[in-house]
Amino acid sequence: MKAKMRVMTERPLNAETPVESLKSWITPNTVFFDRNQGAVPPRRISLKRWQLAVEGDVATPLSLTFDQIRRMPKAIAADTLECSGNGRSLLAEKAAGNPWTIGGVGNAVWGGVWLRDVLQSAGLKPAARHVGFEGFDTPMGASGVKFVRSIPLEKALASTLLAYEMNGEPLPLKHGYPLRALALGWTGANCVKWLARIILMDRPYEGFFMDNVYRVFQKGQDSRAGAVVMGLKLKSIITQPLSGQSLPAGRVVMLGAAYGGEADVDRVDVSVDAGATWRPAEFIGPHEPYAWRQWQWVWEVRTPGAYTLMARAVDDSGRSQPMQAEWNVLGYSNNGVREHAVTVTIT
Ligand SMILES: Nc1nc2c(c(=O)[nH]1)N[C@H]1C(S)=C(S)[C@@H](COP(=O)(O)O)O[C@H]1N2
Ligand SMILES: [Mo]
Repeated sequence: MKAKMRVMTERPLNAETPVESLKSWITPNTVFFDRNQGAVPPRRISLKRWQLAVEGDVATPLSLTFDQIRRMPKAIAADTLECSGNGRSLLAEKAAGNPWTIGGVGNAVWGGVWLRDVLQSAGLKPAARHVGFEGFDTPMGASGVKFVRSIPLEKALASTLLAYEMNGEPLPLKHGYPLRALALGWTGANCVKWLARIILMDRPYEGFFMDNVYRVFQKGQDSRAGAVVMGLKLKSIITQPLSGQSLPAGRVVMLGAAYGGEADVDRVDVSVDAGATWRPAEFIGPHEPYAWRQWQWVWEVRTPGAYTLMARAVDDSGRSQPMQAEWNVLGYSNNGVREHAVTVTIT
């Protein structure tokens, strides 16, 4: 039986991946989470009509066809994509936005071209400091503005992909066909789908999706005072067992995934006594930059009762995932160990 997406809103389409599908290293395209501010285009744009404009502070403005992009050197990279709001509904204090649990994340192997190669062929003017991305999806809702985002030039040159393939297939319509940006290791908001225009600028793009949302701010503060959501925070999720499950005493295989964006996950510790004691989990499956690591821990449990299970990731610079998330008005980047605890009953 195929697990179903949990749809939060139909228009625009926002749906999370079923936990069942978070247990493999690759998240299949058919169940990869959907996050949209605007309308998913009704059908695939004709590649004859589509062009990618590269403009602004460049020596030579470009207008690239899909064929021209396909004839550039190919790049392949794994990347775990997560929506900034993932885990929001697990926060102790409520925050406004889609009620994601843990399924606003997925890992895929993406094929495309490096953004740096495209920028190099346009040639950068000295003023160029930020790279803006504009999608061709139609805006929806109150804001009525196009989804435009920018990233610093440094990130654009170092590790940003323009992807036309997802897990070996042409980029699916919902995920940005024919081309999307992927700032590797950064949150979904930095990864504009249905890319139509790249604009080189001397400062960050100013607009609704840069200044009013995707900012980490507190009550009573202006959104602009908060930091722009960029890299993924270090985090682990438990995908088995699930909260509320009743299980017979004996062997319980705990499964999960841990990710840290640009940081590499070095270790995952698990606890079955609400954080009093910890044991190292074992990694399973591939280990690639920017991609999550799947882990397991085999729990031999004899005594019936209620148990609180936790997982805590440590990255390659020795930083540990926080026990509690830093709350903010829009509920972004919930990576708290406690918020992601799972309670089960052993019978
Ligand atoms: N053009 C466009 N790009 C977009 C969005 C959008 O609404 N329009 N949503 C962004 C957000 S907030 C996220 S989390 C990711 C989600 O990508 P996915 O739907 O492929 O999982 O796309 C990003 N890129
Ligand atoms: Mo997002």
